[in-house]
Amino acid sequence: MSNPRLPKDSRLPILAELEKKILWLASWTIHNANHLRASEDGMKVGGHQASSASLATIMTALYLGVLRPQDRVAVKPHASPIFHAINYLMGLQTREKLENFRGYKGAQSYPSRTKDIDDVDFSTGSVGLGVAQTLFSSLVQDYVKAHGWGEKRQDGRMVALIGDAELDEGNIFEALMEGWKHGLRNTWWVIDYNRQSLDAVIREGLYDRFEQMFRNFGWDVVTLKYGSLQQAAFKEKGGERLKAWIDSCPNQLYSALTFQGGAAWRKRLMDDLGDQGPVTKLIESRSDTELSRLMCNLGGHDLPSILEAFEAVDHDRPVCFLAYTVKGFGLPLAGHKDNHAGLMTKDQMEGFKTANAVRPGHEWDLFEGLSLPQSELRAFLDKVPFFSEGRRRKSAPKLPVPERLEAGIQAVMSTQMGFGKILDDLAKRGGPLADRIVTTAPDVTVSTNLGPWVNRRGLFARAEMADTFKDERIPSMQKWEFSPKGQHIELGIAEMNLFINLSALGLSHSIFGERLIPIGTLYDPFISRGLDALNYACYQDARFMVVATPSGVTLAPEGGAHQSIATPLIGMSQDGLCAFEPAFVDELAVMMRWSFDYLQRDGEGDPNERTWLRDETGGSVYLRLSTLQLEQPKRAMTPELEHAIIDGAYWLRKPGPNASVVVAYTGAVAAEAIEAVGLLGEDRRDVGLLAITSADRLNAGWQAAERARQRGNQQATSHIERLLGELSRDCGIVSVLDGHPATLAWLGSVHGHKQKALGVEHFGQTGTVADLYRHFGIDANAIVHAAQAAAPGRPVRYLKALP
Ligand SMILES: Cc1ncc(C[n+]2csc(CCOP(=O)(O)OP(=O)(O)O)c2C)c(N)n1
Ligand SMILES: [Mg+2]
Repeated sequence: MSNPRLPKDSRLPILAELEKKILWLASWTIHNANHLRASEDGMKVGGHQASSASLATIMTALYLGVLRPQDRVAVKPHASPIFHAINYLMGLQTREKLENFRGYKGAQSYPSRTKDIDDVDFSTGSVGLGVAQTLFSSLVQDYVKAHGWGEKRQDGRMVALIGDAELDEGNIFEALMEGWKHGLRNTWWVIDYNRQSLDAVIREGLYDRFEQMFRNFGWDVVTLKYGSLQQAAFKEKGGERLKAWIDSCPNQLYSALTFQGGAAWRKRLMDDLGDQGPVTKLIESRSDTELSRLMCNLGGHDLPSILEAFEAVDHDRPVCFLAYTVKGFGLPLAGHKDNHAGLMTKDQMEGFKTANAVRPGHEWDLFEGLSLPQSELRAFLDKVPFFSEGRRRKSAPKLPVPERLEAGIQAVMSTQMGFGKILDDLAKRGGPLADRIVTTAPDVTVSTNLGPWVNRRGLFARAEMADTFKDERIPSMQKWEFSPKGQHIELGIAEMNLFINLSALGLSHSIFGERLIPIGTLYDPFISRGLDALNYACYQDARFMVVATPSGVTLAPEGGAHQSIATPLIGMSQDGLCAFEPAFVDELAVMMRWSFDYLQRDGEGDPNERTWLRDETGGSVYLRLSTLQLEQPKRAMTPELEHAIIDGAYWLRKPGPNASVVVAYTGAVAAEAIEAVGLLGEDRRDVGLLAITSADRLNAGWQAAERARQRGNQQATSHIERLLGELSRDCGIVSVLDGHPATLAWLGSVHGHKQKALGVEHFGQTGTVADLYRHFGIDANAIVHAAQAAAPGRPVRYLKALP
């Protein structure tokens, strides 16, 4: 879309007016929420005012001048008031939401794709993640283009506005490395170098480290240090002395003088530079106000320098802009080291209001206090390129999902083998779904059984790269050919990158209007390594399948350090992520088929509170798999069984009318549970065996039914209530899984049955599967023990003493 196409200079007065308005609106939003509403609801909170102000100039220049509709931005969390103010100015945010900033259903403290009404491109909040998301989104843009999709669109720039302290987060460095490997393009990171973090003023000389680091990874670095006033002053006689003084001034002192203002600047500068001829004159020729303006005229607050720097970029290499700014710029809090949570007092706000020529009662008026004619400002806003195509959020049609997935079931196999077979078959059969699947793994492609898929569909790279081993005719199971048509993105070992990549791939339909079906694999314990990024991806409503294998202590001799205990609880508690743990491969095929559809359901926002299962809105999926080979049941997959698998449980052996105990199991311990039920058979009647395929969905359904009943729907009944409702009151339940026992320990509360919950609470021991199941008390013998305790009666004859 076209630029306002005004000659460059004529934009400046308008942008300067609008910057003033944006800073006013953001400050008023915060003040209103903290001082005016706080007296009503006691929610006094800080943490935004100063932090927002430091990006006001840059964001004005970007949003109202430089950006194009295809660009996407991750805004530093605490700059959300500036973001909301810009959207309010553009008519995309409401006064009501701003008046209710940080309140229930009000504008969010940190920009949120799912909760805010204005067009948030990438959510932020947990620092560092939004930054990396822009990098991976740029790679996804390349992926989409290389596959011949979305070609009509021009490449967008993925822009991150970054707090300087945010760069302490390790995930940013991990992402930089990955970006370099994949030939990153079209990415701009703007560092708000205000030299302050939350607690303090940051270390001296960081700019040097930043600059070297970015250049190392192949980025261009553009430093915005001196504003145009300063640049002009440096050209005056004595100007170079002033420049040298600025360059050697420690961060703490610069901040302190900024806070203290003109008189303090004068005193300090005269102490250091007085009686030195021209530079003294340079200082003396300015009033206190002028001097303060000059000293605070850093590059990041100087519209002409900012516009010039951004608009001078005429290539697609990644660029880091290091913008010197003042935290709290334009506000009485400017520069104070404690200003992070600082709020303007009522008196200070009165002064600020007067300075902005805002009359009482006109605080929310868009053009109040501005000196340019309203018609001119309005005409400018109407043509701002970034907003010119309307909402930036796209959608993409749903891909058809095959009726069934083929898993090539063998008599004995593991769920991990089944996963490999299902993907291999999809790759072989082809079709629209297969073509949109993109797999990714952090250096565990082969060991999680993605190998067959990759052999058929290839690895993605913008440039072709042959497999030397193949060319040299060296036998190998893996064909590693890279091409622009490849469908696997190989990552280095960082699990944070895996989840941020899934987040970027999983938003492709919304960001680029092209649907992808991302599948990421990793070892189950390392979910914890990327957990915050996984949470972030879910919070943004990215859609992906994460396949975690191997898992639990069942990986046995693989090594104690790789065992996972807590992941089933993560699967249950992670919002936006539906967790399954199959025991058998036919279950896995049903789960994956259902998931391919579930991933594509398009209800953004809140899940239906009736089921709480997000069945209408869709979500992402977590499959916890195993390398343990189990004898597979020979059975037909009926529609009833399919439903039950998806709802979370089915009777593998239905309890008889006189059952005194049932065993409920999840995952790889199926064989132990089956054996235990056999052992119990002679001494306990009618023992039932409940296969739990999703503790997550089973539990969520139960909670939802309870909520529905509380709201007056007495008929609401959940799947687990129906299943356990058939048992007599005094029937015992033994639950068992290779994971934390709390995962299933709630089953007894459903109808008040006595329960013994078995599972794993410690890790690190290696051995055979039999050794470890015995050691942790999740083998058949331990199940029988628990069953005897849960359902007293005559001693079970096959019981062995527990070790
Ligand atoms: C992962 C994470 N840890 C801690 C925080 C709390 N926190 C919010 S902002 C911030 C530092 C702010 O410094 P900077 O990034 O330089 O931004 P500035 O306020 O200077 O603009 C911290 C520690 C967070 N949001 N996310
Ligand atoms: Mg900072």
